[in-house]
Amino acid sequence: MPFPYTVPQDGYATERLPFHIQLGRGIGTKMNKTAFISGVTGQDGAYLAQLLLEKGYVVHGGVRANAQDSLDRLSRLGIQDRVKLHNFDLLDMNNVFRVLRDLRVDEFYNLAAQSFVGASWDSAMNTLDINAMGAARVLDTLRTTSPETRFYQASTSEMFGAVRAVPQSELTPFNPRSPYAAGKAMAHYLTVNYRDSFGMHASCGILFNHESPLRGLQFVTRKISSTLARIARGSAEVCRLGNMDARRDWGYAPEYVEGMWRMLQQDRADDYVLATGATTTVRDFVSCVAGALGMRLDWEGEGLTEVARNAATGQVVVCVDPAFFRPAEVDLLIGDPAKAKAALGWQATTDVTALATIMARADYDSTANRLAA
Ligand code: NAP
Ligand code: G4F
Repeated sequence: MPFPYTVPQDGYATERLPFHIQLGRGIGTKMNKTAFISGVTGQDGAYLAQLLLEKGYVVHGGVRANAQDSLDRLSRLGIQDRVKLHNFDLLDMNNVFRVLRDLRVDEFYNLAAQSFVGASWDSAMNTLDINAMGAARVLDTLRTTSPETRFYQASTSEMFGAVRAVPQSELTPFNPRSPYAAGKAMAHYLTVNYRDSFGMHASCGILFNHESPLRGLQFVTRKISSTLARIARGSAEVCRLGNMDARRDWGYAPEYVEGMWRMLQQDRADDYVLATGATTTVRDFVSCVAGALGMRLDWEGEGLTEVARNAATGQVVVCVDPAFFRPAEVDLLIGDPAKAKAALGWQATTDVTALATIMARADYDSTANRLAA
């Protein structure tokens, strides 16, 4: 059965007057929608906050108590002072409950996670507690305190793991290969379960890899763009990588947060794949970044001895380091975004060459700024 509270698309939320009167707003006043973003300090959180502010939302964001340094992305986008920040930790049920009970936002985007697959084997319990139980804490709090809130869960292509179909769509079975992916699969199933059991407007975005100049430095694309940018500026370092045969469907993060928002504007909640529909090896991403920096690479050797040299100088710029191999690898991800295109009108428009160029230029420019400082 649908919940009695709905927020009409025109922005007038007349069914929720008691709450709005509490906030001192008059009857019939044009309302701004409200949203809460967990993980607002991350790559996607920052871009989503920017998008929602542009759309006129009042944006609340969850920040861990000890995370002052991580406001960097919000300040790079110039929105640090426009997001209403709350101490928020998915590990702490009391904290989650108190914050959400009081706010009762229109939309909740659950982006917070221990999001680095490579670290999830060494911190499996922590990863599961944040990524799986954290989603459960939010869902259950919303069910009891604010069931009309629309909920977005950040699901992931990593859930397809050792893939059972190519390309992967909403119908492809999950086969997770890491504690990270196993935890995300649990959160995904819980979200579907709360939708089916309690009628909550709860949707999962199964997002394939999406990157940007705000991407964390530990992820392979940003590791490559930042290291090669420093090398292009004269650094003698070498970019040490793990499995360069892995293939990913890489898109541009600002486009993907638009897809998240569109999911929550649908009349019915559902699950959607967001992807470009193309896949690229890590090795080819290196070549794209080098090309964008005007550096031609000569590849030689294979396996552990494979290197890439700067053709102009002979300097080794990339080598293989087994320290970056994973206990279990996801070899091939390529998404089928047909459902998102048909139902949401969403489509990725930045291909991997353009993405590599955006990231390489941003890192090249910021390296110059650091050198000048
Ligand atoms: P990210 O940059 O690593 O951001 C993760 C965010 O989660 C950070 O704000 C972090 O806060 C916060 N966080 C970590 N532990 C927390 C906790 N216990 N309580 C509250 N907040 C916590 O990740 P992203 O790339 O933006 O990804 C956003 C979400 O989408 C994640 O759930 C990720 O797993 C998922 N996803 C990402 C991709 C992708 O390609 N980017 C693809 C599919 C799914 P701090 O600043 O304090 O560390
Ligand atoms: O950049 P990655 O660490 O991203 P990964 O593991 O695909 O996970 C990212 O995308 C997921 C969506 O599919 C998200 F759910 C997740 O939160 C995260 O955002 O690694 C990409 C590939 C892997 O196959 C890895 O083994 O690159 C390979 N790789 C090779 N050398 C490396 C390295 N990865 C990293 N991080 N560092 C390396 O030196």
